[in-house]
Amino acid sequence: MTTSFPDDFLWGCATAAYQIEGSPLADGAGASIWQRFSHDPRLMAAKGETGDIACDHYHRMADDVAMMKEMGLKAYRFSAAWGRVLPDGIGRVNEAGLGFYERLVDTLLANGIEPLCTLYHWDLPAALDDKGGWLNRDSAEWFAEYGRTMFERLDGRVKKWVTLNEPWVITDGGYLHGALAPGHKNVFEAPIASRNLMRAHGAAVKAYREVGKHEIGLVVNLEPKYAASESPDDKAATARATAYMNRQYLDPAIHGKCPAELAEVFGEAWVDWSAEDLALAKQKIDFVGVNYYTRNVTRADPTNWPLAANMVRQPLATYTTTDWEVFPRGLTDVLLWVKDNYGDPAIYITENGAAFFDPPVAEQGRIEDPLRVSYLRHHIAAVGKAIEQGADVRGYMLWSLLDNLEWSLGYSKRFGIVHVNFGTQERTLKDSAKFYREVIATNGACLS
Ligand code: GBH
Repeated sequence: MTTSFPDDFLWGCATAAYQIEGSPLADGAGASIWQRFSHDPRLMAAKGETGDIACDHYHRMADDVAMMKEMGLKAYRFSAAWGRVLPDGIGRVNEAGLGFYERLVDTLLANGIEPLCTLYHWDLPAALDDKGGWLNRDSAEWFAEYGRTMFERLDGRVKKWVTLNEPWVITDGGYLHGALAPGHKNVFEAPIASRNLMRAHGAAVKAYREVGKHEIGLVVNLEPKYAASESPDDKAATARATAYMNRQYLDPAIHGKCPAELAEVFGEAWVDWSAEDLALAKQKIDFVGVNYYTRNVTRADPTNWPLAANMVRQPLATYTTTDWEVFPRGLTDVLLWVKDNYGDPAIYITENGAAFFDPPVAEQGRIEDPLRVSYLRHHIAAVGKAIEQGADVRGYMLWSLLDNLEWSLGYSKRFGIVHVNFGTQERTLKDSAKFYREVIATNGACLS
């Protein structure tokens, strides 16, 4: 059996703090914008569903790590809740909160699982939101201080760090369309938040170079855009959509420039970046983290603000329960696009997975999830193809280990390869978890 995956390929799973931990205020933690958002029925789509308990991972961490080991995971990507570590966002360090992440990391290492730590997966301390959050230029220094606190304590035990998870989603969801915390809908805020996020990314990488000795990178969500037709309007719309989602953050971080199309997208809301801002955003990073879920077929649509582009539904395609088209080839395409456009960087797939309706747990404790198994099979094979074509992909973190709080959509969208009964907190390995165990054990050879 052959495999395209290098021997030391890092197979793992990913999660995020607010989506799984529960007990968000325990042991002196400061509230986050997600604590506020999820408790506000005017904002939260799945009203009444919060991260108060979630998967209770905060109390079940050791059992969850034991389960990871049983599945043969070589790596685990988690995020730290900023407000557990620094309850006010800056200043006073909360040892109890930092202690949770120390214990998690030590438990992972004791089980031979490599930790990847994301500093920011969307849970800004509420105290910082009260100062303007990502709209405040000081956010770059706040984030660097938090990063430094984490690096000083954990670098060495953690050898792979991520600054931000998906700045596009933070801005588009949090400041432009308001579907995610802090729930703003303001086109003038969006480019300001984007710029500060990338300044914060750069400031954290700079702090890392002073304190840390290993690897740090940025995680972006990429959805390759394919023009619906050869018409000049559709091609221009596709270029705008690509600039908006796929290049908005990578271009400044790696090339020190903003895509020209962004000025078209934002119109009078666009703000130029100073040379100083561009220089701060552009720091040498050690890898690019790619989150891939779907693609878009794009057409011009002047009525869809502010992009003037829309996606075309594919009548013959399969869609997940979050209504995203299943399109494995897009993962090969996007990995090669990163290789070709950003200087052939080291790449980790930092998220890939799907929500499907799962049948109830059968009596013998089996959960058949053939659609998820199929999704994973084809997407992992697509990663193999990109490696064969020269992309330097070093790992694959499946989203997600556990069913969890799918942000504003609540608990009904299940991405886990492990089923969670949110009444009893019982965990049950789905067929997809067993499939993934086999993929890991054979280093991908079982796919061919
Ligand atoms: C990730 O974001 C998050 O990092 C993670 O926390 C979350 O739980 C997980 O994905 C699942 O949602 O409507 O066809 O245009 C996902 C980023 C950006 C992917 C928007 C889907 C829209 C697809 N998402 N995108 S479509």
